[in-house]
Amino acid sequence: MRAWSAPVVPALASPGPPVAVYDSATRGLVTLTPETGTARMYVCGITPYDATHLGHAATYVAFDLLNRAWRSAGHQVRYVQNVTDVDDPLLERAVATGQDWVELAERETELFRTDMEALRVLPPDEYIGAVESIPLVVAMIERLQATGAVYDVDGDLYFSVTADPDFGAVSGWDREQMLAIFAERGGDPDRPGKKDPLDCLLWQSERPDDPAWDSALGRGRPGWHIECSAISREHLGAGFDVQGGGSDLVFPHHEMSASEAQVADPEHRFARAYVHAGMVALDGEKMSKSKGNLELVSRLRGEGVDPMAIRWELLTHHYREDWEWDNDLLAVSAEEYHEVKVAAAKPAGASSAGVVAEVLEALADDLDAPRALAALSDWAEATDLGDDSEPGAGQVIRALADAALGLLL
Ligand code: 5CA
Ligand code: ZN
Repeated sequence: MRAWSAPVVPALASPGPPVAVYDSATRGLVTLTPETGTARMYVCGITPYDATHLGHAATYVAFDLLNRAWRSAGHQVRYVQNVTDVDDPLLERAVATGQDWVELAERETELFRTDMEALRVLPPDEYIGAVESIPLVVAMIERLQATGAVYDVDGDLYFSVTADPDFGAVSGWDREQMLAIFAERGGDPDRPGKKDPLDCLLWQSERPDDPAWDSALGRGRPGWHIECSAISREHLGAGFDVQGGGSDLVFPHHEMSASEAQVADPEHRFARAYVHAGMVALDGEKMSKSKGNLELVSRLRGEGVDPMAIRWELLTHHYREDWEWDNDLLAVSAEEYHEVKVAAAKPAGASSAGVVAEVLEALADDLDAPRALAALSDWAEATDLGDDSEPGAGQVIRALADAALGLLL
């Protein structure tokens, strides 16, 4: 699948520090020095049945910071993202609105690309759809079958979570917590015939009016979690550095994806760290396509809001925080962004060296964007108050804001 176009990332004069991020599995900060010299990151992509909202944008901007922090530290980055272009919510929305599911997915994926471009999010090196990955999914299910971890319920194939001695290691949740949330997030704990209520669907046999593909498993379509196990394994290999997404994916999605991959290949771990962005809410509830409480990137852009002001607003919240979108705060952010932009356009400004060090350190320390923005604003204020001790400081600040934060000043 085609990704979106890449903005140019300016080179920085000296490298930033090694990057530490919070790993949900070990519940602590881990410093990720890539084992192969190239950092490998998989971030779960959209299910394209509705337009990109500010919650999606916040999550992809968070991992964009990680991508940029690694590059600033001198690493190469290999980045893979999927598109869940066949799944229940997409098919249900297509039926409910009388649209063709393929057209709906293509249209919303295209809108997502333009939103990501406007927000200056670096594209993945590989942007991979679920549909185009069906052969990979089938091959991984066959490997699981060979281990005895797969069973049949009325023609559908299920993964047995008890096959994984480490099941639960990603989320750290106990069974009670898992059972309480499984159904809400695509699971079917009450389906008769399952061995364990937490077992998850790998392959769904053909249903009337549903799309289906021929395979060695019979005609059908893939389950959700195996999609990300198979795509990441194929395009990144085992033991890649970061599996990422919003915190709503900790369980069951990342737990199951890791289990499935590790049972299929017990010699290798799935990922080194599991990194999760907080949830953005609107009207007191998690912003979500299914509930409809959305603020859309495309709507704000259509109203003439500068995407860089949106990006600044997203960056004022630490990525792990849960927070509430507020259009009044967007206006404050637009003003803060504008002040830095004006200061950076002056021929001379306050000294830049300390700002560069502070911004790179802040981002390497669990992607602390609010601290990085504060450093930019302090520099702008000093410059605005007449400090013109460094000719060309604005150019240094512009390159820094662009490379490290994706902000075009
Ligand atoms: N296609 C799957 C992942 S394989 C999926 O979860 N798609 S999604 O469209 O529902 O979400 C895309 C990404 O946005 C996920 O990482 C999800 O965790 C994140 N996300 C969804 N809603 C929010 C929100 N309100 N705040 C922050 N991130 C969100
Ligand atoms: Zn995923």
